[in-house]
Amino acid sequence: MTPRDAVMLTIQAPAPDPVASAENDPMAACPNSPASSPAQGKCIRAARDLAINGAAPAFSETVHVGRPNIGDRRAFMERVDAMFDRRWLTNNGPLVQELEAKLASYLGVRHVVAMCNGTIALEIAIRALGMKGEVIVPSYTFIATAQALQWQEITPVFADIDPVTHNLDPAAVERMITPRTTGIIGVHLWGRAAPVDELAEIARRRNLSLMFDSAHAFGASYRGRRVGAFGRAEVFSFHATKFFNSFEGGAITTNEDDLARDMRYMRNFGFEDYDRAVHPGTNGKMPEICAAMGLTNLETLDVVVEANRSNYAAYAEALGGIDNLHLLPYDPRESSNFQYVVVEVGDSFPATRDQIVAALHAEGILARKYFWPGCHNMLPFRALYPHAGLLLPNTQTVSERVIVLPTGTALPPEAIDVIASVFRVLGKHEG
Ligand code: T4K
Repeated sequence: MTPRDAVMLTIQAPAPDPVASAENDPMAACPNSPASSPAQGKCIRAARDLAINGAAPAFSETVHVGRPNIGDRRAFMERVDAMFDRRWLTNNGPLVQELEAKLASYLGVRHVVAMCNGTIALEIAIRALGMKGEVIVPSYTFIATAQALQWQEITPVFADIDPVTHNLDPAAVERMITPRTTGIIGVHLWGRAAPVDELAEIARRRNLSLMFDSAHAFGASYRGRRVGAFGRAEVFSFHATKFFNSFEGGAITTNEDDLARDMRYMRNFGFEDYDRAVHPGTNGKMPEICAAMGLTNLETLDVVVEANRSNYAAYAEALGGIDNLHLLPYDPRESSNFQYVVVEVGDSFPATRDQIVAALHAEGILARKYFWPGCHNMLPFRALYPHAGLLLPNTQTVSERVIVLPTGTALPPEAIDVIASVFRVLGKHEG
């Protein structure tokens, strides 16, 4: 019997607990959670304590990975009141303009063009850059990166990732270039910057357009410079689940004046003024209420980073010492938003990734398997590349190992200890 089989049996029919005395005392402090008591939170010391084995769940209200961070409600309401007084609700209103100016200054980039969401922003940026034919992207990303290409009948060509950083591997990118390739979209996955310099060098040498999907990387830096001014354009998402949100929203950033002008036309049906459309366009406008939320949340950005940083440190401590479990590090030399707490479950861990996720879900903790199974395995792309997996071994391996854990300002304080206890119990070799 392999260690994994043993855990499977333990989950379904818990074996007698080998560690008896202290664990049988319901009033004893939880070994992994000195602050917890039975009155404050659930203690998970053995397999029988797991909700998946029939015990009561740790949380009756689900703990989500993407619980929104919400800034000062009064400041938001004041902005909304003023918006109603002005009767200007959308289409490049004053709040959108103020948000764009503040974001440009924060990100250190010439132009910020606010959009209704990150996906439309990707589509507009891809089109503005004149990408067509084939564009190289990672498969290990949220599907929007690839869909934004497919939506415009551009073929996403998936390149493999570096298994350590989870970001594009420049050598793999180079291997996927064909005569039809027009561009590369790097993704700063989990808010850790892609290999910007190496990708820029390939793009320059092979005459390709380079842009970045920076949906995760608001506030992050690469070699000391804030993400936002790399490549020809970068695209941010301000979706509710993102570290910085505007309900729904996004933005394209660029240092190129002509590109910014065209993207402004494109987000407003191609109109240059009230009467004349001068460019192909769509509707990518950010409403004023979203800009009000963005401006409000910008004011408490530091509070959110600090909450994420401290949650991350608590996870590092609570999960430290569990064999075959790896918490993806943040580079201490760079600025980080700490919005994704990513663990990799090693092959020798006694439980599988899916068993752990199931156990966490049973406790009311909606840990996620982002971005399993990779875009190349999703229906819109599977038929296109039935054998893509052969060229994407690292994508396959990483996507089967990763669990993303909840963080953010709404994380219940006891959640990290409960999560660590689940890992610890499932990490015991039994049987
Ligand atoms: N590129 C990358 C690399 C991206 O990660 C994304 C988006 C994009 C591009 C596209 O940007 P947008 O067009 O979205 O601006 C989510 C988000 O929908 C998506 O924005 C995000 N990436 C992706 C990583 O995750 P789901 O399916 O996990 O989201 P959803 O809405 O089911 O929410 C997750 C959990 O959060 C839920 O279990 C409930 C909770 N939640 C959610 C919302 C919306 C709340 O508690 N409150 C809420 O308001 O995809």
